[in-house]
Amino acid sequence: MERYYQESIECADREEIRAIQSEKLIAQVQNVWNNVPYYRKKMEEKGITPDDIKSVDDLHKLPFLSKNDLRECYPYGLLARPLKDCVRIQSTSGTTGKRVVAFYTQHDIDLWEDCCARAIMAAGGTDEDVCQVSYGYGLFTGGPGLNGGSHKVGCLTIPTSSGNTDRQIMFIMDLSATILCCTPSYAAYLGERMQEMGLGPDDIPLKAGIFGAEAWSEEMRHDIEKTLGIKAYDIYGLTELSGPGVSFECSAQAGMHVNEDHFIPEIIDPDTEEVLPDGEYGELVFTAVDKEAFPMIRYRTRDVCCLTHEKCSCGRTHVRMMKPKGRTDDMLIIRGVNVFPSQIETVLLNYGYPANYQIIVDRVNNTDTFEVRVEMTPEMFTDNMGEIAERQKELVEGLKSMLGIRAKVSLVAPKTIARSEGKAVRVIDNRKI
Ligand code: DLL
Repeated sequence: MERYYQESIECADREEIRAIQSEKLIAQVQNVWNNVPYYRKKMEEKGITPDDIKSVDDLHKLPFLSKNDLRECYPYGLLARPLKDCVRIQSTSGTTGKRVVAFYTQHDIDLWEDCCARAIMAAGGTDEDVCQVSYGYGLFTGGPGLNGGSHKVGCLTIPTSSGNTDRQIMFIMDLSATILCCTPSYAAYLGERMQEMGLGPDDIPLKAGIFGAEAWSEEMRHDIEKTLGIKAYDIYGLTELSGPGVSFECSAQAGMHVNEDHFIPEIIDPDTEEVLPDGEYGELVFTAVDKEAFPMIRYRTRDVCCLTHEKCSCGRTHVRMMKPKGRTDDMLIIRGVNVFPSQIETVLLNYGYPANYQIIVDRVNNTDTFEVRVEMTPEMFTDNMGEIAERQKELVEGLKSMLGIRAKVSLVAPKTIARSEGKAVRVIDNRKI
């Protein structure tokens, strides 16, 4: 049986959703016009005023916001409420330039936690469940967001945060955790560690996982589901829009329902900025219609994705976004060809390798070099060089047919590529240095 946290809105008919969006959008545009001089200037430069926005159909008239705008406005330039009304900040883990610092009123936190509660219930969560939150707590939004959602559902919440893997497993066993929240790469690592400890899927009480914060493939989902004996649900979000819970998967596991009463998605061509129809891949753009402290209007996420309004078997009516392929800024252009790490991951998992790999790109004599380092499983590991060479050749062919270009493949011993407790670092692009 499908469970909903806020059924009347999650399953509302499309006309009702549109009406809610239009009403909130009109109010939000007026709000930023009155309270965010930076955005007002952008609107003036485009020659529009709040009077031009009469419904969601007018969304495309509004100017975009980008990460550059956020940097320029750091830290307070996009605030729409006085600081005294704000109760929290969260921040991204960005490694270059200024971090994004997002502000929340108590109302913003409340709506954010509702979104996470919707995700937990869509994964089958109830007040009978024990929910272990192994996303990082602190500035990162993963821990605080899912923690709040778990409370709202009424789960017994175990706020382990990330790291200390053996203790994570001990809590799962001793406190009978039924739902696990963490990054997919950390879930895979937990599975690996459990196997080392001689624990199989039947030895642990987990039934569902809510995994996100990074791109992961269907193949990786199947692997995690098998190793942990759970159903693995995707969850998406970003700090600028509050955090996890912008969208989430339901029992159909066929795309993530966007919480459309709070976030209006669009897909645009990143070069022409033209809005694209359902089914076409492009850059995902969001408008947060009811965030108070840090409103984002037509925020360019850089995530590459597509949308579908097709009816979903779960009964929810909110639009679904497909698994993001990656980010426009993660996309590697190698010898002129666009390569996403997720495509490489798909090939590796199809050939039976674990999702422990690294992509190393460099430029030698004006030509891009492209190496994929992949761990062998303990069963594959051998000192028979002929066998390894054969395996490498097979992977080179597999990657070539997926990507259209040739990579050097280096198979390495099990457990030699560093594990991550949060988002995995897959790409080393030495060309930028
Ligand atoms: O990663 C929020 C989050 C926490 C989402 C926990 C899900 C679970 P940021 O650190 O600001 O926020 O990073 C946001 O991560 O623009 C995407 O590129 C990527 N991302 C997040 N979720 C997914 C997902 C959090 N399910 C950036 N699939 C986003 C693919 C994702 N990429």
